[in-house]
Amino acid sequence: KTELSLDRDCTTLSRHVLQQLQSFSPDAQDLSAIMTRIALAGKLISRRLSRAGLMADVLGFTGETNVQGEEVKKMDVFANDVFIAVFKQSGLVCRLASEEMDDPYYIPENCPIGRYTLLYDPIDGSSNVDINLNVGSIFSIRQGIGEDLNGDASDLLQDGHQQLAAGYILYGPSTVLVYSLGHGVHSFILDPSLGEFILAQENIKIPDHGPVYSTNEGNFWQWDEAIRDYTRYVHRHEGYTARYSGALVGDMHRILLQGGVFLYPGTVKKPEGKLRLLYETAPLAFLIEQAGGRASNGEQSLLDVVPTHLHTRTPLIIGSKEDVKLVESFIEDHRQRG
Ligand code: P6P
Repeated sequence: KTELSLDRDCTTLSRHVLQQLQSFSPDAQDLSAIMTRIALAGKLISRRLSRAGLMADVLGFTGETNVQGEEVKKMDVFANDVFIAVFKQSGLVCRLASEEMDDPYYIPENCPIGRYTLLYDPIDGSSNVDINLNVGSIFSIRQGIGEDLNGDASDLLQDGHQQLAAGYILYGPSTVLVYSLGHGVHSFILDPSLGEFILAQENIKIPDHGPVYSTNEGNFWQWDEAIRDYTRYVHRHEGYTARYSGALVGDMHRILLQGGVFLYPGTVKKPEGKLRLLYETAPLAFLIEQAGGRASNGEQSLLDVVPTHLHTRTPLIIGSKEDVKLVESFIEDHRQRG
């Protein structure tokens, strides 16, 4: 038992990445180094969050608004800068694109052709910071394709299959990092005494069906009739339970482990929904497909959606195959009725 637990305690994130890729990917070393930097960002953010209530400059608003027009919380700004700082020294990442920045941040010394781009939401669900509820970071790694000639990062406007890696960090009672390089989904728990993310679960598979549906029913009357009918169905049928935290990463982690479906549909006024494709829904879609689940924007597989710009939004229906398909069946049924 001791030997087993010691061996697991030695399975750090960087070792795990190399183990997965060593045999066949020239990117193995690079991706291992990038994941190690992401882990460092997670440790720095986790540490700050654990003291957020004690640090006047972390709670509350900066008084500015971000590209989404949302009031920026100080933790968003801090976390955004953490990712930039850890990659400035890394030599691997040429560009960082985030919810908090209108345009990508370039690290010129890392920008020969074919270097990596990090797309991330530094703190997702930041309204939860002030009430000590879970928040998360979401990340996606893409390979720069050719020169980004006019500096508008238009080469990033590709579908989600272009992602090399994706994952999230959930800052909850413990800090959990979940990632995939396209070879399964694996989770790590931060052991603060070691300062290491230690392997917790390998090759996580989402159940084909689960009891949870996770959505903000306060938007019910703004939804299309198809989504309202789906909601009426789960209200009427036994075996469903509603869980919604207001922070995508925590809701997603529950669905990944217990099964079910998370929905952030479009509304009549905003058919494109609220969540961002490149650094929120596409990374989660990458993960959930690796875990045997499904992600859709209601019309097509989410990984097939091509963004029109850096901050493109998409509706999101994500989780267990059967539960996502049930939602899609209501959408299809309404489409056929016209
Ligand atoms: P609503 C947080 O603002 C966020 O981007 C996601 O983390 C979360 O799932 C969603 O928006 C919550 O939005 O409209 O339900 O408050």
